[in-house]
Amino acid sequence: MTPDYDALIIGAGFAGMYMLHRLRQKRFSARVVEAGSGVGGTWYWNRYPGARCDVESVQYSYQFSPELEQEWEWSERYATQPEILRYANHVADRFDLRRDIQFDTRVTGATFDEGGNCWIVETDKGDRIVARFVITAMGCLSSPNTPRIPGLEDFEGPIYHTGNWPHEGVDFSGKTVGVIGTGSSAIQSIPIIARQARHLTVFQRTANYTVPAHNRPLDPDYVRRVKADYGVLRRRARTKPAGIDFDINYASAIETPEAERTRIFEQRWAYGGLGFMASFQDLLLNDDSNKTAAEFVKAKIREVVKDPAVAEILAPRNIIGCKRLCVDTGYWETFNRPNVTLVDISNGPIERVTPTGLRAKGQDYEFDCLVLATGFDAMTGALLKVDFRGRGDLPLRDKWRDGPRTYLGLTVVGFPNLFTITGPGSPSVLTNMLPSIEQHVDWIADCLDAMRSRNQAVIEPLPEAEEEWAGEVGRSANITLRSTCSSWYVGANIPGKPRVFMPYIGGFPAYIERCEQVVAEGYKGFALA
Ligand code: NA7
Repeated sequence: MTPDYDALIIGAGFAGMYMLHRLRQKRFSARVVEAGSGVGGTWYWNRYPGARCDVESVQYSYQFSPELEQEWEWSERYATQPEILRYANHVADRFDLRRDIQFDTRVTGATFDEGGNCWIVETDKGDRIVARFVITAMGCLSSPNTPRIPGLEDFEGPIYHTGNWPHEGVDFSGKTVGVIGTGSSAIQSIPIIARQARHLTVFQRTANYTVPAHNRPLDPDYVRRVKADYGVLRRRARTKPAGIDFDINYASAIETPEAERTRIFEQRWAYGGLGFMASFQDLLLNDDSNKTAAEFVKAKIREVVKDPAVAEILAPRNIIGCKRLCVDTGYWETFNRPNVTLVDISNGPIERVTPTGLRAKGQDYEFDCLVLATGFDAMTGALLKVDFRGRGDLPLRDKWRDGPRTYLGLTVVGFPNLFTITGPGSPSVLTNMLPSIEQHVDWIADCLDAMRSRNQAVIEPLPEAEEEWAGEVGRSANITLRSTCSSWYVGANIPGKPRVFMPYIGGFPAYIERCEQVVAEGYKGFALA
């Protein structure tokens, strides 16, 4: 079988676009297949009101091209979805990527042909594409989770999922709206929906921690300073566990005297953003330290929310930072509005959706539109929607029945020549996605290059390497408090999904070092032929 391409890339978000660019630079032939009508991935689909990145824009950007870094102007500290999507489109144009992207096409299956050492890829448009390598760039939070609530199909009004928002936008003016969920997407959209809608009812199963963004227009002097030596910022970020240039305080929260501890929390609170979790180094390592941060945030909720009963419902019960910390603009304040009602469904699930609303804990709620801010089948959802068949026709679904296993988050035993950018077992979802993506893509491109120079056609991790990496992912998860709650990191939000902490939490620097070491030792842990 003659391959049509060296590599078939699935997805034209930030990972797929850079993968295409990198392979072209190395003179490989590559084709991208993308389900959407445009580039941008997450930022193409998640168009809900208030959608915004909670990593600062000067850091949430590509660093592979100094020219791109210099020419692009971010307008705000945290970029909005439309601005990030404009950036993605700019990148696609600037590097002339579109001519190798097939849009409006979903990959449905891919089978490894052991005789020909290539993948046969099928799409919903009836394509059959043969490629030596398949590289998935489908994102970690890209398979929307629509909970199976009885009666959902009977609702007479429109239903919107935050992760698949209508491109023409939605105007809630004069409408009554119900929102299910209080994760990051809900926390970003609720303040804006509340301003538009006649009435908003929020159904909260688990209260979440959020810190203020303190978003603002970017100061041109600050941008000039960053751009004068962007590399300094990027290199510093690479030394931090999350790949974000936070100022980490290496003291222990519980060992710091209370007055000093509060001063530090206040300072971080006033600065805003995810760096709050770097107030002390042990917030996710020590229960007592964690409690100090949790109590600080709960006191803030009580300060802001006027009705003590509502403040009590909004106060999270679990560990701060265990579920992904949210970053907001005016979230708690929203619950002081007369047109907003908070319904606590923590002690009784929604019984059913009715034609005109929903029924929970024996009470009926009515609204014109329903917003599902119910998240994603994270990390494995998108991968398992494709019917991947490896050696011996083994389905990836079967291989991962008890939870995903990979070597370095990038490769899977039994699935030769398949690379999974930001796959389970990679640190990407716990880091700034962009530098993680670039690191993964560079590693894969260098690997293909090395194989070509040695005339090798097949790469596959060894079972013992995969086993060892799964152990490493598990061990590092067990050290932190992050693996202890029912989050999407452990698949807890999807009924029936195996409970495994999926990302590698050992930190971005340790991961980079490991990937580099594997290469230095001649692709240790891989069989190459
Ligand atoms: P999340 O963070 O997974 O939030 C989903 C929310 O939806 C969360 O509050 C869930 O409650 C709630 N949910 C899900 N299913 C139900 C049902 N059946 N009934 C009631 N409530 C439900 O998704 P987001 O889109 O907000 O954010 C995903 C990531 O994107 C985020 O972490 C950032 O990295 C960006 P639960 O907590 O499960 O009780």
